[in-house]
Parts: sequence; C-alpha cells; structure tokens
Amino acid sequence: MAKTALITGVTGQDGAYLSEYLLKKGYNVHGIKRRSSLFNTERIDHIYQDPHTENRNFTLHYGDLTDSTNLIRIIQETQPDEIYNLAAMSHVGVSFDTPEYTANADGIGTLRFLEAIRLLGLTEKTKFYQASTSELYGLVQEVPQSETTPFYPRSPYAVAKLYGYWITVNYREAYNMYACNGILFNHESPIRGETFVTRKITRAVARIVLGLQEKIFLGNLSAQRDWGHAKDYVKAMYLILQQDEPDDYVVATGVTTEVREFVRMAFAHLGCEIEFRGEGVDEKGYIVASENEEFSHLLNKCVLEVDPRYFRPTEVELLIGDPAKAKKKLGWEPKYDLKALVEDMVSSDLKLMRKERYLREGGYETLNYFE
Ligand code: NDP
Ligand code: GDR
Repeated sequence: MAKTALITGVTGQDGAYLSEYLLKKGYNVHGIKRRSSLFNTERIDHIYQDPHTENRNFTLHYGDLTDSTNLIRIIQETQPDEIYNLAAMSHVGVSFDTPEYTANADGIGTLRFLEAIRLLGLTEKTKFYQASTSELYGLVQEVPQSETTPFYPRSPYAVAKLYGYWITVNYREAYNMYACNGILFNHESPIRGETFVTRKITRAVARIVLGLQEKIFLGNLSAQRDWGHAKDYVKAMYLILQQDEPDDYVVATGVTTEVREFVRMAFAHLGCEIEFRGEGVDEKGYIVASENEEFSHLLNKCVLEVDPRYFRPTEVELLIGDPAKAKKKLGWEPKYDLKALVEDMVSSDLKLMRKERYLREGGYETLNYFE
C-alpha cells in the first residue's frame, strides 16, 4: 500500500523538492498551502494535479499553522503515515519585525501538530518531522556544531524554533511518538526565496551582468554559513523518518564560507572577477576583470555596496555543521558541493533574467493596469 505524507509549507523551497521526491517514491502526497490574494504555487505548478483527475496522488488543502481546528481536520481527513512540518515564517531578519507572529507560527504551530496527532489517536501511526535549524546554535559555543552542541538562539525566529525543537523531543519522550528533529544547516537552490542572501546574490549578479541592475546592496559580508543544496537535504528528511527509532540529526556539508566569498564565486561563474575594497560599511566591490566579452562593460564599475539596513540586531556569525551522525546512521551523502550549488543557481537566474531582458526589449516587461 502506498504511504501517505502530509507536507506543511508545500509551496516553499523545501516543500516543493520534498513533494517531488516523495511522489517519485510512490507516496500519496497532501500539502497544506495558505490562501493568498495572488497565486502562490509557482514552485509546485509542475506537479499540480487538477481536482478532476482520477487517482490523483497530489492534493492541496488550504490551511494555516495558526489555525488548530483546521489542522486537526486535515490530519483527520488525510490520516497521514508521515507529517513533514516545513511551514514557517522562515526569514531570520523579518522575525525581528514580526516576533509575536513568528512565535505563534513557528513555535506554537509545531505544538498544534503534535497535539492534533495525540488527540486523534494517531501516535502509533503517524511519524512527525520537525524542520529544526542551525540557527538554534546562534552564538558560537563550539565548532563544528553537532547534535550535542548547546543552543544559544539569537533571533525571535531561532527562539521560536527552539520551542519547536524541544516540544518535539518532549512529545517523543512523553507519548512515545515517532517525532524527530532535522537540524538542517542553510540549504539553497534555484527556487530559494529571493530575499535570502544566496538567491539575492545570484539574481543580482545575473541582472548586473545583463545590464538590468547596477548594484547589489548587502549587509554583513563576513557572516559564514555552511551552505548545501536543498535537493540533497530533502532526502535526509525522508531518511530521518525511515529509521527503526526516532532521533534528531544534524544535516550539513561540514564546509563554511563567507558571504563575501559566495559573491566572488557567483561572479566568477560568469567569468567576472570582483575585488573588495574598504572596510565595514565602506566596503565596496569592483569588477576588475572579465573573461567574457559580453560583460566587459562592467570593468572598473562598483557593483556592490554595504547597506546597514540589512544588519541584524543580533547576528549569527559562524555556522559549520558536523554531519557525521547523519552520514553514519542514515547513510546520507550530499551530491552537491558549494561550487556546483553556485553554478546551478547562477545559471538558472541568468536564464530567468535573459527572459526578462528579452521582454523588456520587446516592450512587454510590465503591463500598467492603472492608466
Ligand atoms: P520557505 O520560506 O521557502 O517556505 C516556507 C513555507 O511555509 C511556505 O510554503 C510558506 O507559505 C509556508 N508558511 C509560512 N507561514 C505559514 C503559516 N502561518 N501557515 C501555513 N504555511 C505557512 O522555507 P524553506 O522551504 O527554505 O524552509 C522550510 C523549513 O525549514 C522552514 O520551517 C524553515 O524555517 C526551515 N529551515 C530552512 C532552512 C533553509 O536553509 N532553507 C534551514 C533550516 C531550517 P507561502 O508560500 O504562502 O509563503
Ligand atoms: P539565514 O539566511 O539567516 O542564515 O537563515 P540568510 O540567507 O537570510 O542570511 C545568511 C547570512 O547572510 C547575511 N547577509 C544577508 N542576509 C540577507 N537575507 N540579506 C542580505 O542582504 C544580507 N547581507 C548579508 C545575514 O546577516 C546572515 O548572516 C536561513 C533561513 O533559511 C532560515 O529559515 C534557516 O533556519 C537558516 O537559514 C538555517
């Protein structure tokens, strides 16, 4: 019999990759999406199945992490074997502006699922995956960070996720539930949200070389992150729910890189060399060489500036994960290294931006509805 999975945050980066992955494995996949005034299913449109399709194995439900009765109904209707709780207000910077909502959705939202599983008598049937995060480590206590490293969250997002982490552990211990945390380090892809730093960079690099934008403004260029590819990371989520015993796992590459270096790699993939001059808020990036004739107009141009508005009140300076347990117990191994990730993202954004430039040149870039 095919297994049934319920995925929250199905319209997000990880929800889209995980849905695709589980469908290929023969699962019936149910996803929870929020009502929005605009279409918000772009990342899953390629696997969408019309409600009139017979024997469909991908179904969407309207729902919200802050609405308990709605979640209870969806779980009762779908009777999932596995729940992947990927929905969250996931932007660390934005969580400083919306701390209460973030606590409600990311912290109490996790409790709502666990409690629904318990109330519906599904503790023996339904396995639960919680999208925990390397942000839990926050202020550096030790490196590399592993399952035993103490937590020190540094944002309302991380504090909310700390609650999600511990309530998952507590329900496992109190009610013998198969409930697990995947402590995932940063993972990116061509469908990463446009305001996270990697995608902001790869989009901007593509736009700058094509003459659609002059500069990119960034915050802390010295932050170091352990970046992997989302495609690799959703496989770890699946593996975490296939073990004999529930447990918590760090998923990471074990390599850390500065934001500044990510920028350099993104330009380098298009044959451009960027040089950083100055320090702190005065630091700027200049293109000093270009192998590619098409982009030689950028030579000696300033293409990057630091804007303090992107600094966070409390920052996480250094993340580097130790994935030894996941590799040993789950047999998990990432396929992408950082170079391959950067190439995937820059190539994809270059294609997207060429399309935008083509439309702009043809006079079709924007339609004005308000004239
Ligand atoms: P995204 O921001 O791309 O996706 C978040 C998803 O959650 C979207 O589908 C969003 O809907 C949905 N969502 C947000 N708020 C609510 C709500 N109140 N009710 C229902 N749905 C909601 O995140 P990622 O895919 O990158 O991350 C997935 C999960 O993993 C998140 O929990 C994140 O915090 C966590 N995580 C991510 C890491 C990463 O590097 N990507 C690393 C570690 C943990 P909509 O599309 O409508 O906005
Ligand atoms: P992060 O990712 O906070 O690690 O959370 P993000 O890409 O937002 O920031 C990474 C680092 O880059 C610095 N930075 C900037 N960040 C953004 N967004 N925009 C900028 O202009 C900019 N300039 C510098 C940040 O200060 C930070 O140090 C992500 C999210 O996916 C979380 O949901 C997840 O839990 C963690 O990764 C692991």
